[in-house]
Amino acid sequence: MALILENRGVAIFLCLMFAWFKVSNGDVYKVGDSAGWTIIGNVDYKQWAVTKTFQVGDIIVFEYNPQFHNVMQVTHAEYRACNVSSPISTHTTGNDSITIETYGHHLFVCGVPGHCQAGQKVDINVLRAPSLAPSPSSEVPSPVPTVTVPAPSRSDAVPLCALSMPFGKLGWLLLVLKLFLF
Ligand SMILES: [Cu+2]
Repeated sequence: MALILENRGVAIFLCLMFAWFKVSNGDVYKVGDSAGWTIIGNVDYKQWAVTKTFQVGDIIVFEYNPQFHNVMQVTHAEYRACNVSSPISTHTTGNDSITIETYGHHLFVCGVPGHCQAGQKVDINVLRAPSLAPSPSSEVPSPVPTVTVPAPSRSDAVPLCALSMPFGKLGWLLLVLKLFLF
């Protein structure tokens, strides 16, 4: 009985890990929303960015006509000065997906002369989330908010339980040995 519970515990733990992994997948943000990456219409990219809560793993999409625009990641100083002489990276496909991999400011400008000055620049600032402390403490699995998770992922539990089979067999072996010894 204890063995079954142990296996279920392992399966549920793995399910929760899987669920956590799925939840931690990034959101996709299209810069400028429907307007895209442009100088037409005076899109306020600063306003666009401050209304978002960016996180590590998020994907920033720049959609534009590559004949007229591009995307250059630059430093703080270059961003302020609209200096595109030595960008960190350059994107030119017209549909660039950039995954945010670190905290802090990710600064992008259009490298076409005059465009950055016209406001085609955006600051993707990823703040460290204090409430979502990532340290996965195994002591406190906080079962209250995650209690509903194992139910829909029940089908996952079957192959995951199979994973813990070797432990189960070992457990039975120990039980049999114990019965013989005592
Ligand atoms: Cu441009």
